[in-house]
Amino acid sequence: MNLNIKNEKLNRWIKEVSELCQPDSIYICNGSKEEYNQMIELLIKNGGAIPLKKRPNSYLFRSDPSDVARVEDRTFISTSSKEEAGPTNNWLGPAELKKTMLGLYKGCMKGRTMYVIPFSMGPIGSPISKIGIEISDSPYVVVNMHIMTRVSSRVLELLGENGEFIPCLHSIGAPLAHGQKDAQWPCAPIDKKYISHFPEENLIWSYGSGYGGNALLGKKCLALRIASVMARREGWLAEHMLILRLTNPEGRQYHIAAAFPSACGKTNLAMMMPSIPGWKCECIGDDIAWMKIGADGRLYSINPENGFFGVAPGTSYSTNPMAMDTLKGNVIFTNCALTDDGDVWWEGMDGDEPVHAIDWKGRDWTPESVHEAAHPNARFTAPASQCPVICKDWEKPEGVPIDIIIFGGRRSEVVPLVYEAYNWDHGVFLGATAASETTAANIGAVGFLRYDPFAMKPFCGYNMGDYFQHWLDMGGKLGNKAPRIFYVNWFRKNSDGKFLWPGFSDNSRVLKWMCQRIDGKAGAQETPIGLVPDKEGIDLNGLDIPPDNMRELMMVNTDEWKAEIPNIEKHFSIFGSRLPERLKLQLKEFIRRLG
Ligand code: GTP
Ligand code: SPV
Ligand code: MN
Repeated sequence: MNLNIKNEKLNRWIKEVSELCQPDSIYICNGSKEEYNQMIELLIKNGGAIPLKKRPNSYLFRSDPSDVARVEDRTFISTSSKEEAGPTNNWLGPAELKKTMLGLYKGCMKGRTMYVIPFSMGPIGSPISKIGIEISDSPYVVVNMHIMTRVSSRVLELLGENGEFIPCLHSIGAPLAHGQKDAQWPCAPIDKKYISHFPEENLIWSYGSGYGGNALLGKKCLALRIASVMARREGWLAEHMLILRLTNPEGRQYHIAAAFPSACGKTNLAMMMPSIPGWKCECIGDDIAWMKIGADGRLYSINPENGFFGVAPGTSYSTNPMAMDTLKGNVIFTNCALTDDGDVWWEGMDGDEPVHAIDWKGRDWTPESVHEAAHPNARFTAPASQCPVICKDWEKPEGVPIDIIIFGGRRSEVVPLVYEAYNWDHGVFLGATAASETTAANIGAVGFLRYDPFAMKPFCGYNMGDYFQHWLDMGGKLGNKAPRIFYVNWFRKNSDGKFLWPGFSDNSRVLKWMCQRIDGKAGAQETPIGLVPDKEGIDLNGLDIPPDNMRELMMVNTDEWKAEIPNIEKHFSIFGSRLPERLKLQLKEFIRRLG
């Protein structure tokens, strides 16, 4: 077998994996357009790709109903000691987990092609970038990786003979017997799915799922779970954050990074069209930020991804016009509905509902149907370069200097629209105690409140107590050059269950207050939870919002917050001795402020 690869470690790995998984053939990807088109042809023929008449070079896929989102219950951090993975991760020891998975991998690619996908997270050749090689038996994964990462034969050239890469092994776990007809979306049953990480060896093994973060291993597996471990070791941050540039009418630029849990508004905020005159927002990234301290002592951030894997439902010209314009062509849609004229549709799109469509399960759908037309976690995969407001500096290898960090979540109650941390440690406390109602981005119950520190509960590759400490340490290194930290909640509801805040483009009003805060141009009031805007603090010009709504949105109810304390204490207690002293002190001070 001569694959013409110079890297010895890679050659050895490909040989090992092919002997184990026994594919019919091996294909080394080069990342070209021709290759993309070839894969699409193949997927149209026998992989369920439906070409969309209304959108050039765009295709719809329908997944198996059991394989529609990340599976946190089947995601593992496999370190030698359970303590290292920490209380927020599923743990299995490497020996046991590898034994089980080797059993599953044995012969799992029979009847299929094994694709070797060389990719770079971050611009190819940038000192911040990391090289990964994904081996997968899914052509759907290949085309998605083409969009989401930088797939190229240049990556192999860069690797040379001895270069380092992160091996990412993926199989859908559905071997084909001779002559067996393939399923439209082959995958393994839920109890056979494993999304495994071996951070001590920088190794990823995924089995049984073809969907999103379970299968596109550059994203959550590499760029967050493995990268977070590397980041801690090397003194930087790998975060579940969007990055945007906001420019005020005077031309001053602010760079903002914001961590919200899955399906809580990152993509929307990242490419928002400000409703306040003269302000401009440009997108740098919508899901992941790698942040390092630069030579000038400030925190610089890059987006390691190349595309958006965004939530479709709710996306419309009225909520997120820049996403809609990004989706005009060259897009992969998964689990959206198909209209009779050959376009995609999802709940919340502009205009009238179609009178008839085919739903994400392939069934007839009409507005009378009881089921949704699109799955709530239906997604689009689109090149970031197609976003009309992509920032010209989005691929700058050194990144952009971050002025503001935002944490947040989906809370129908208690948490006000916005508040500012008193200082870095208090900001870390806000990140560490972030709680949010669960969404369809993970398989499991939707709408229950859980702690999701830094929006990283599903994505931190090590003990989260140590992760908190790492954030505190980063603050120490940044000193007075540290970004200011804020907390937001776009999702507070009134007693009728309606959102109090219009959100989307009007979130610019909240960002404006933050910018004015860092320029010393806006006042704030001290409350037990942090600094909240003065009465005139948030620019509401041109916004028709009842004063009562504003009052409810901004309300800090001491009794409600006191009721949170036992929950925070319980949440903190799981970290035992790994909970940093400085966070214990923050909690103590918070309790004191609540009186
Ligand atoms: P992941 O890709 O899973 O990490 O999600 P995300 O954080 O990028 O969330 P996204 O921006 O895709 O938003 C998820 C859902 O929340 C969509 O249905 C949006 O329409 C909705 N949403 C986003 N921003 C707002 C907002 O400001 N207000 C309200 N009410 N809904 C919002
Ligand atoms: C998320 O769940 O935060 C996502 C989607 O961004 S996935 O890539 O499937 O993880
Ligand atoms: Mn995400």
